Amino acid sequence: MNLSPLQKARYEYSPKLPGMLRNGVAEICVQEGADTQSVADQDKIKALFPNTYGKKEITFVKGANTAPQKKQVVGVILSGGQAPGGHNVITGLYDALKAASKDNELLGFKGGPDGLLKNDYVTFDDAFIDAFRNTGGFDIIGSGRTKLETKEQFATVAENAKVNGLTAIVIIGGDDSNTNAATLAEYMAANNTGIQVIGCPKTIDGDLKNEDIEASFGFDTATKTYSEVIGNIERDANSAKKYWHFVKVMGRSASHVALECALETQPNICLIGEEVKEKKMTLSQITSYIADSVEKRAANGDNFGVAIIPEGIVEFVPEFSVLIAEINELLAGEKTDAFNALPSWNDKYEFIKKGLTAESFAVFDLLPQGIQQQLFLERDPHGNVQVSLIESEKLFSELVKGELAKRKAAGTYKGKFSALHHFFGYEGRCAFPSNFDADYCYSLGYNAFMLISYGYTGYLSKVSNISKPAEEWVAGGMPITKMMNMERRNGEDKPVIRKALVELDGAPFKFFAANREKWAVETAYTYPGAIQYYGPSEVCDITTRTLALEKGC
Ligand code: FBP
Repeated sequence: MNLSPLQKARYEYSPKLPGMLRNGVAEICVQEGADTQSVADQDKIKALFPNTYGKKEITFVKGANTAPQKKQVVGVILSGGQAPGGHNVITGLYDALKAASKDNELLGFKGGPDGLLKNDYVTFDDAFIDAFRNTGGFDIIGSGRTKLETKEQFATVAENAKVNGLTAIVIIGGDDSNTNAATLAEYMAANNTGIQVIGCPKTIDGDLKNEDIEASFGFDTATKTYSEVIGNIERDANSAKKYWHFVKVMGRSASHVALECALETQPNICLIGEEVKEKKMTLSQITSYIADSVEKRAANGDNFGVAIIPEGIVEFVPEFSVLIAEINELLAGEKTDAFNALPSWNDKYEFIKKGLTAESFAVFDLLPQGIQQQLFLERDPHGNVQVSLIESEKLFSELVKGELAKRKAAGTYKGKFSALHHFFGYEGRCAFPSNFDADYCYSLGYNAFMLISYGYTGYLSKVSNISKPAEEWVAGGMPITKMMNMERRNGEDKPVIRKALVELDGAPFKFFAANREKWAVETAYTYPGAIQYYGPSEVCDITTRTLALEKGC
């Protein structure tokens, strides 16, 4: 295999563990904390998880290891979207497991949950693991988005686990995957299989967190990667002084990625979906807000700028959600065929006009034709509009262009507006993990093994105090049910992990809100540059502004 110099150097990197895990597995003992309860709907969650609900918080401390000695055969999967550091969760898990006993085995199930269902796995050895240390991507065993939720699926997983002599399964995933981990843990316990299930918190979106899980892994590297490129674009914009750049960043259900990139780069505009929803903002209001910045900057002779748009923004605009619901209804079942049979876009447009309420048609009519057509072309297997495919960066730049034309006609705006569009998502999900993510992930994996060896199940591997140097990190475990509540999904009430959205009274948003008026008009860009892997700790090991602000650092 041809290796780049950085790849070779990263193979040699030794990830930093929390202080209490540094003396080796023989010197790690457990301290149990208080009982826990779910974040809401306690009675319902307790009734659904009778074997795994309400368990105690766990912290590991230095001391003689008192875990029962037995051979461990652990299965691991990567689940959902890629996030930098996933490989290190596996290498940390492998190293701890082998440090405890050379006879222990780690099986990697391929392609996400499907690997567990199809019994498709590889057995890791040193050479295999060494080729993936400190690297980005999930290609070590692949990932997948199959949901593990039915009794039949759980029975198949239990059967395959039994055939392979598994003592535990580690699920590395986001909120959905860890909801599945909690349900699988409960199934395994209820059926006395003796198989433990441990989760690890992953997602670049940053929406799997609470007071215990301070960050999901991958968020640090992905946002640093996007921020580097946004900073470069800002410098280009400030050099050429002729384009407004509309940059969409990933983050379907929460705007943490957009907010972190804004804190890192101080763009002129950053939309935050949670605020749009809270203030019930309309498309016109958002458009005016951006156009105001364009107009004020133009008045200063600055016909350029940068706007960050979170991927999921349109779902947060109440009137847009109503429009989508009406379109889904308009084309339900066989009505899609009748619509598709209409010969021209004009005919389709008239059909839509007749079918929508006047309010929703007014919203529809505001959209550029390309976006209008997108709403009717891109449908999911259930026939619903695929909101995540809407090119919101183009939508807003077109709407702003229209608004500026009106202002020009009215004589209030005299500038030039030329827009460029970018979408940063996949570019950041498989980057070489930053030192923070390399260390954090390795620690999560190492710690997952400690939870297994001490017999815990239905827990998330937890490493906290992570805004401090790794020496001061605290390793332990948190029952997954602590994060759960009941939510309506596909017409049914289901126990799920509650997503952590951007808190409008939280320090990261407040800092942004206190500065954005100035950033909207001035050119206050900051250029974070590329992730640094070698050099002074304050450059290489530093984590996100979001975490620093949340922890008051
Ligand atoms: P996870 O929540 O599974 O970590 O995935 C997050 C994410 O990267 C989102 O930011 C993005 O909207 C989505 O995955 C893209 O999914 P896909 O990989 O299926 O295209």
